[in-house]
Amino acid sequence: MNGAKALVIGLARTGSAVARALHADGYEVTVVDTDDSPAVRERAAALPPGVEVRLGGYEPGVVRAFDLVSPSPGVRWDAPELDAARALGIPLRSEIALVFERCRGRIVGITGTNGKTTTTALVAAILEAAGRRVHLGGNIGVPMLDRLPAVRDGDWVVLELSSFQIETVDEPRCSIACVLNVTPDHLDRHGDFETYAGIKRRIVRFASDAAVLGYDDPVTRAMADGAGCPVWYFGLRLDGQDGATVRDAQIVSVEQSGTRPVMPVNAIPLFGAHNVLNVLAATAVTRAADVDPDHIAAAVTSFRAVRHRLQTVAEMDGVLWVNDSKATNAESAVMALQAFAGRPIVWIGGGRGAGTSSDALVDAVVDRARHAVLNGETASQVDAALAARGYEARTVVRGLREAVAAARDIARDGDVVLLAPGFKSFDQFRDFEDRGDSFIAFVTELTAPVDTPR
Ligand code: UMA
Ligand code: ADP
Repeated sequence: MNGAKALVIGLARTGSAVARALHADGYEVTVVDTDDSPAVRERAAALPPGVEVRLGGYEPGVVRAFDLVSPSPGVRWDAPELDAARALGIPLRSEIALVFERCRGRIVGITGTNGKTTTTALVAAILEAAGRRVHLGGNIGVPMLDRLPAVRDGDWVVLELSSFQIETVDEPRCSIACVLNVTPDHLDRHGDFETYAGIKRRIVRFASDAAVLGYDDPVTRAMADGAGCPVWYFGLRLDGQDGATVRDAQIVSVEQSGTRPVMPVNAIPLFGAHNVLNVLAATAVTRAADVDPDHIAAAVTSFRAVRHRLQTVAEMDGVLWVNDSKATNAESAVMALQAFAGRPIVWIGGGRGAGTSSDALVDAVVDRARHAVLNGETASQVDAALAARGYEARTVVRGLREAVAAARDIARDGDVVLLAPGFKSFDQFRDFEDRGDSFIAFVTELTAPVDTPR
């Protein structure tokens, strides 16, 4: 590739990995970013010498001088600069498209609106427990492209795939593709639900060995129609189909050769019924990869919640503080609210909207929360919706720090204080991880016993 010129758009996790990989390929790499903050400058400084960086904005015509353009997932697929590249016939290759092109391992691709990260981490843990060589990455936060040189033939590459990533790949060829569920999300980016669901469906159409689909969700169940490989389902409502389900409080894998017991449901060390579904999905994926049920049981039993997913932060004075910052849409927050049956909840919610309905979330708050502490851009909107349903236990504050302080004053012995915002984080934070980390810091600070001088 000596002399060919590549433009990388966006310099965060993906852009840094792509710049390194294309530079190693011999491209002359230029990276542009709209931002010019200390964080992005720090990332620029960490790039290999010879990579050119232009921060603080770019024109759509910037693509003109290049042979290849690689946009980050955060760049809209219909951005003017990408349309300019298309008009000029310049190839567009996202990081994940390059991974699909170049990967020598067997790709397990996992997508869905909710549960991707947990299921991806579960699948990787199970494959590892079974002694397979595993590489974990994708939307989970770790790009894979610059780690491909370590992937050998026959290794397992377990990828969490977002709609932003799949959108950029015409033929995403996974060995095993899994779509967990599809409910409205990211409509500000994809326009309508059909387009969003169609993007997720693409990994089913191109899967070679197995497609694993949520059976309880009519949208993912219907995706079996387009599969060109055997389909495994997972869910609580399976009715004779092959796949993972629950029978007599046991997780079982129903297969043509017979039904195999895997483990008792109550041995799953995670909160919430949704995590039973995630374990079922991981069971079906790994059975499709021919993993012994004993290895599935061993890996699931020793699994711990992924950070920011119903993660226990502290237990103080009988109050359990839980960080579910990753609940960035209504469905995930509803699941979180339903995960603590029998325990009163002080719910912390609000953030930035994404053009979707909050009705289900508001209903779940009315049903499950003893008190709602609202903050961020959507606080007044949620406050009004709760008021309209006659729900009175509402406190509106400005930001998350104030929300934690209010929750501390409201919470009583036996309560769960649950951060499950139901909205995006970008109104106050860099991303949901920054929001969750800030929550942990505020909780630690505000609930720490005060040192009294002796
Ligand atoms: N930028 C531009 N121009 C633009 C848009 C962004 O220059 O038009 C710049 C920004 O200033 C910033 C950089 O691009 O400096 C950000 O790029 P990015 O948002 O793609 O960030 P990455 O760190 O590369 O993270 C991406 C995914 N981000 C998104 O999809 C928005 C991460 O998913 C993913 O973990 C990472 O690649 C590694 O694969 C995050 C996410 O929120 C967790 N995903 C969404 C979700 O899960 O719902 C889809
Ligand atoms: P994703 O990577 O798809 O966002 P995560 O595993 O990170 O999924 O979980 C995000 C949030 O979604 C969790 O905090 C939880 O509240 C909720 N959630 C997890 N699994 C499911 C599921 N199967 N169905 C609905 N909501 C879920």
